Amino acid sequence: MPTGGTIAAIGSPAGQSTRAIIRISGSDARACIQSLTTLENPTRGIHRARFTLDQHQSLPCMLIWFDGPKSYTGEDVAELIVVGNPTLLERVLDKIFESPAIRRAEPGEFSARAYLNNRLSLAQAEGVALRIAAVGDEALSAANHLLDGSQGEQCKAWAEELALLLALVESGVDFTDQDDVVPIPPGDLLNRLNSLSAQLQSEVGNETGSALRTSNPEVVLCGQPNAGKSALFNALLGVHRSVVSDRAGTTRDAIGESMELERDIPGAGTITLTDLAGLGDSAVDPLDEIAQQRSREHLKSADALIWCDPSGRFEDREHLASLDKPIIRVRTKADLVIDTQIQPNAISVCALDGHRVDVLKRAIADAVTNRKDLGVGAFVPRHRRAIADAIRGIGHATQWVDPDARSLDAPELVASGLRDALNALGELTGEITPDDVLGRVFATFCVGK
Ligand SMILES: Nc1nc2c(ncn2[C@@H]2O[C@H](COP(=O)(O)OP(=O)(O)OP(=O)(O)O)[C@@H](O)[C@H]2O)c(=O)[nH]1
Ligand SMILES: [Mg+2]
Repeated sequence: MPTGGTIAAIGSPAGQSTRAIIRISGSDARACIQSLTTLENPTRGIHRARFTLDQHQSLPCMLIWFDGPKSYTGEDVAELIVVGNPTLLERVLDKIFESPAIRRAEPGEFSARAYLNNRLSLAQAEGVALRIAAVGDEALSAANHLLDGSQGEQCKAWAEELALLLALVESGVDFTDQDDVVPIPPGDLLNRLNSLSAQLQSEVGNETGSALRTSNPEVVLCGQPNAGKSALFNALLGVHRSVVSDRAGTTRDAIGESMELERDIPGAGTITLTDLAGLGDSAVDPLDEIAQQRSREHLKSADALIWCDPSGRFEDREHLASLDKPIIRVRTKADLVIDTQIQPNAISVCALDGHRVDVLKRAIADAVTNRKDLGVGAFVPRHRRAIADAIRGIGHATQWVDPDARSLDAPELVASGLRDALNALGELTGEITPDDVLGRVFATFCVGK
């Protein structure tokens, strides 16, 4: 993601709405507002203004101005609130982009800037992404949990304990010639490491947690014949793998392909995505019957379902909801206008132009990692992986600790495992560095005072 320059984008959901927001962030935001609106001197707060579209036309708008660094991104930020007409919004944006200093924001770039400017921790930035993509109450509360930083506090407490233990072990490595430095007794060290490891383990879950499982989670596309499952399968994979046709009952064999979610969502890993035969009453020949039977078996063994329904109603004739596994409801063929009410928790996706396929990918990542039996911290795939790495590091370290010995036989190896674990947790807290550890050694033992 490029990080420089001033960026602008529509900050409200796509489509027609009463009001929409265009956000501009960066050092040229002020000049942009001064040249394109009637507001000559933006000051912190809300203003009424007019946005100049061309010589003859201007548009009434509300303008909220934030002076950097006290803004969401930490830079000068303008939020223009205008009528939510997509065509008009694009015209406003085009006008803004006439300035060579301003470019279209990449996805997530406002939050990325907030992170880079220390306005949000990485976990909080991810909370924002999750909140946007949250598809249910559970997801929303987990996102809020991340956002308010309590998750970060917990990780920090673990990292602090690890750093302290590492410091205690390293004191045995680095300062053996110092009489007043007493390395930690192996029995105590082992107890504390085991307790830490157990806490991390309860956060990441055990057999059911995908980070610790050996095969990739399987996510299946299900729904009525002709719902657009195969088209969506191809859109998610980015290749034309499954046959798409307007004939109901096109797909018969279950087609599984591995999909690297990792490429779009760091830490999300790889899943097996499976396209199934449609389920419904239209089984006209024995082959359809066999295909549907196979689909039902896959539904039972799958880790998560993508339930495709172009009507958006999600009538549950197959009792999918009783399967007790994460279900992502996708209103397919979002480009077609329908007059039914779409279930509010459904993601509208168009397989033809890829609209909101990225949101669906994030929902898939969440579904395969967010199990009810796991702690909230396991919600974000990157967290799960980091915590699993930390557990592994601690495991490597404890291997070399003999609780009955008087001192550590191989402190270097113990320290190395702990350092790996600390680095893994540091990916979440972003705050504990080896220097902190050294600082702690000095603080604890007054070495080199
Ligand atoms: N307009 C529009 N048409 C779509 C979209 N996705 C799929 N279609 C069309 O819907 C028809 C069915 O698509 P498929 O992907 O084959 O549907 P399916 O659910 O796999 O169907 P079966 O395999 O028969 O169960 C095809 O004619 C597709 O071109 C979409 O997003 N928009
Ligand atoms: Mg199909």
